[in-house]
This record gives sequence, structure tokens and C-alpha cells, in this order.
Amino acid sequence: MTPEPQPLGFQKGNRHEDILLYFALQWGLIAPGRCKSSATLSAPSAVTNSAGIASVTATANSSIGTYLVTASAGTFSASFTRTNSAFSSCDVNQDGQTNVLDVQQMVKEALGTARALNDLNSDGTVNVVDLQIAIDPVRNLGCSQ
Ligand SMILES: [Ca+2]
Ligand SMILES: [Ca+2]
Repeated sequence: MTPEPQPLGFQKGNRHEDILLYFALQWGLIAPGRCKSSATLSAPSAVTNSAGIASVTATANSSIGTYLVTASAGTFSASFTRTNSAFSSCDVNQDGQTNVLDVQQMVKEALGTARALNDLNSDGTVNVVDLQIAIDPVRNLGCSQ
């Protein structure tokens, strides 16, 4: 995910710099068979620069969806959403969800009844190991690839 500065409107007197902002993430809503969208922040807080901008880098996890980010300083806070939009490698049919349809596709590929297109662990073959990787997010265990 590309870091984007977020204008927040915090102010200390007439100044916008040297304000310590804390960032918090709220995971995306969990629907059955879907991974939890979120990210890992490079730091839990940052100090505003002379332009009044504080930023941290959010590295997206492999789950598609929107999550909430809240920046706060003292009693003030502002929230905004971020979206992980790239398809997870476990979403083999690329419909935006990891569910039984992806598992069914991986069964076909592992058995050789469908063209082997999704070598999820990049070991050169599509087999039961790739199938297990596709099953994990359906069980809310995350996509390990
Ligand atoms: Ca899918
Ligand atoms: Ca494989």
C-alpha cells in the first residue's frame, strides 16, 4: 500500500507542528469465508512536521476490504478508511472473496481436472499443499501466500 499523507486539521495554538498523533486500526468487518482486511503500521504514532503532516506507512495484509484508521491527539480524533484492493493469492477466481468456490477450483487443479494455474506456494506443482493454503482463509486462518 502506498502511504498517503492524511490532512487531519489538528492544531496546537496557531501551530500545526510537533503534535504527537497516535494511529489505531480497526479491522474490516468479517463476513463468513472472508479474511480480515487490515494493515500493519510502521509506527503507532508520529509527530507532525512544519506543514502539519504526520504520516506512517500502512502495509496491507492479504485480505481485500476496507478498514478504519483513527488518528488522535489528546481528546481530538479523526478517522478515515483505507482499502486493500489487490486480490489475495488465495482468491483464485478473483471475485473479491476467499470461499468454497476457491477451494473447489483448487481441488480441480490439484486433481488435474482443471488446468493448474494456481501454484500458491510456488513449488512448481499444484497439489494438496496449495489446496490447504486455499482452505485456510475460508477457516479464518488467513492466506499464508
Ligand atoms: Ca474467490
Ligand atoms: Ca504448489
